[in-house]
Amino acid sequence: PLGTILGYPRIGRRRELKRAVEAHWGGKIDESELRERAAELRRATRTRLVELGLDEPSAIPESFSFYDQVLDAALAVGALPARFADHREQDGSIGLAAEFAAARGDGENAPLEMTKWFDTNYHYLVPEIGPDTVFAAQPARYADLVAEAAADGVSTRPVVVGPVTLLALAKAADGAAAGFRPLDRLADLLPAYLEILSALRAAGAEWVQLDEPALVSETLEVSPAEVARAVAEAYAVLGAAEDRPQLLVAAPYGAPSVAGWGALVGTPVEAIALDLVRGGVPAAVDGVEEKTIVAGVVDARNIWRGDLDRAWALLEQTSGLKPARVTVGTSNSLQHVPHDVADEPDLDPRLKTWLAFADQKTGEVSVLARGLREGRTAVEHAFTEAAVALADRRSAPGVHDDRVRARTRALAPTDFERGAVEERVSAQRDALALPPLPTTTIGSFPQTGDIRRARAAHDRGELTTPAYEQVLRDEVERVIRLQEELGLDVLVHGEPERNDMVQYFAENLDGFAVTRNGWVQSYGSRATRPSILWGDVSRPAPITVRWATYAQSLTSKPVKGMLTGPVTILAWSFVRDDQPLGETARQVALALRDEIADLEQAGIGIIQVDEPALRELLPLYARARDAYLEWSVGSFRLATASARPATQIHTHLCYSEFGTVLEAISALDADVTSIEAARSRDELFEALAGYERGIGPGVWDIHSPRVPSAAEIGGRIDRAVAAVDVDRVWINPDCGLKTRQYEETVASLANLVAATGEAREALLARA
Ligand code: THG
Ligand code: ZN
Repeated sequence: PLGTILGYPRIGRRRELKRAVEAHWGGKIDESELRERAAELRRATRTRLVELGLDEPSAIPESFSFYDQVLDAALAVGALPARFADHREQDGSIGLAAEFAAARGDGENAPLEMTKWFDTNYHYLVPEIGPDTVFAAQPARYADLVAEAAADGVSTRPVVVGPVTLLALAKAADGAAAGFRPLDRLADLLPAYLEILSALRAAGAEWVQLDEPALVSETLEVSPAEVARAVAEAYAVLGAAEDRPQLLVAAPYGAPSVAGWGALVGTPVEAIALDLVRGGVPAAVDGVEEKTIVAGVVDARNIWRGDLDRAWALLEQTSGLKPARVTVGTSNSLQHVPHDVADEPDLDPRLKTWLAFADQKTGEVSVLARGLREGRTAVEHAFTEAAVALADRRSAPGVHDDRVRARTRALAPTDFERGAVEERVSAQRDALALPPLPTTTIGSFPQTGDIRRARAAHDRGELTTPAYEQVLRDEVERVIRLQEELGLDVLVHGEPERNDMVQYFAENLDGFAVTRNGWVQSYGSRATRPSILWGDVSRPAPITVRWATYAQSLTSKPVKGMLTGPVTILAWSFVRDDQPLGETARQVALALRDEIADLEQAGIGIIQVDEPALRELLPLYARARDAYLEWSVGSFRLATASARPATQIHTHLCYSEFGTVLEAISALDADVTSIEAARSRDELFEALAGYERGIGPGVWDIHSPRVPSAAEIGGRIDRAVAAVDVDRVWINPDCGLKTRQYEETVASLANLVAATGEAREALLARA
């Protein structure tokens, strides 16, 4: 085909897949009904993509997955970890029961680990491959879908994670000898892929897409040179097969390494898809004249309408490589963007003309493909419309706000400096008078069905704002009373008013828009609605102050104000692409700085600024790290540096590899940092030796419904006190409690407080 996309959202325009899958997990629909609904969803997708202009054979990718595309590929080669063997079907095949057991665990057995898919906000399941893993192809999960489409008269191109990426992302199975690496098994794995290719051919597939993003990453355990060698080997073998569809190998999310690009071109694959938005057009190499290049000129990482002139220039540059053929493509799968701008009745009509979700981006591909076929003049009107929208965006009010610009321009280095730590420590000691080993929580309390129902009713206009706010106030009061009864030292209001820790701020800041149906899969059946940061950011009015002051009015204990930090707000939104990230981050930081000043003014003495995304954006390479730290840490400091010495600034980070980011965490200059620590305690305490700020290593793993005993928590407290100066240790759970039930929460917090009491007595006895 002359135009294609590398993948399409699979959750459904109204999250139909989530509803069906969760209904099945809940026992409400059986497997055949689930499969029926998934088939309907795929049919709707194919129809839509044909409508949008992908009407040539093999132009439509089949990128459906019930849970995750990496898990799909692992299971299609038979790599189901042994602990889930009981979930195989009677004939030994790996069906939906085994797939969901591997994805979610089965009570006794932990699920596959989940981690982030390259530098996106999507999470995949990490395959487990050992020296003894038996690879045996089970191609039906792909082949059946080709046949299903063919029965409807549609020719699809199945999308499969490629063998090199599958192994490069896998971890060594438990029990593998030290030094074993899954990529060592490549030669054993390839026969399974050969069998899949042959089954796809038999099902009628003319093309198959093998995704090899490992080609572009520098941060995998295997080096780019090893990936290049593996790609050369894998595609020599797969390409030599006689019984196979034509092969399109995709290298999304950046530029392939020079070696990887050369290696791939040297193999017999028919087509290569490149991310030209991120990676640019690579240098010509021998052999490219025999390949089709799928030129990824439509940006599938964001929601901005594309610059078609720029895309066209990239297509012309691609032609300069003199490939056998140029096809228009997206930079990567559209799974990272929502379905359709037309599904957003509440968005400002002018803003909508600047946006492109998956359907609009598919439309851009179709227009460019028609340009290739019929000449650019045939579609000149589309170029003109895109240019008009872009120009309109550049000049629109709100995109540039002189008052916001004047503020960031006037910033001086001192605006990022908070002042001496010793002075802060003593001012805070006097102001807060906290006991040793102060106890607190991370901020959110369980979001009950009642609160969710009240919010939904309010959103639908069925519950008045005063009535909704009364529900929230009642909840805050309940949460405050509960914390007082439990005997916690630093209280929180529980955040019942927040749907999501980023969206809540986006709704209350200028420069952001929020969507109604703009869901993007995060993992499995879970999705988020990233906000759209389109203009200069400012704060029209205080956001959290009335909730914090209301909570503080109910108690004499200190109440902690709760904010989301600038890095996380950017990381979990779709951010404007017309200025450096650092400038946008400083604008968000200044809005938060004003909020902090208002909280102080209202008598709030402790303010937490959460940065759970700080780690996920941190580049692994030193050369990229400085620039990142400059804007990320800088924006956090800008948000918090104007706080008075007596005001205690907390932050919370959601991961455990503390050592890798200790430098960044110190640079944040927060007075107290709470972190997840339930899993890698030893590493953490090693890294923490000599740490000079307050630290709250989580003593209760809230990701599990288990209630830890006071003795268990006490053991963790003892270890913290042994490793870190006791004056710096805080006692808290390792993350927010939003997803927990009240029952577990109350029992666990009671144990946490009791264990802290015993630790304090032990300290006194020693003194
Ligand atoms: N907020 C935002 N982005 C995030 C997270 C967040 N990205 C990273 C991480 N947290 C992703 N983790 C999750 C965990 C749970 C859910 C989504 C992402 C989740 N979502 C609900 C669902 O799919 O049913 C919908 C939530 C809603 O109604 O708003 O459970 O915390 N922005
Ligand atoms: Zn957390």
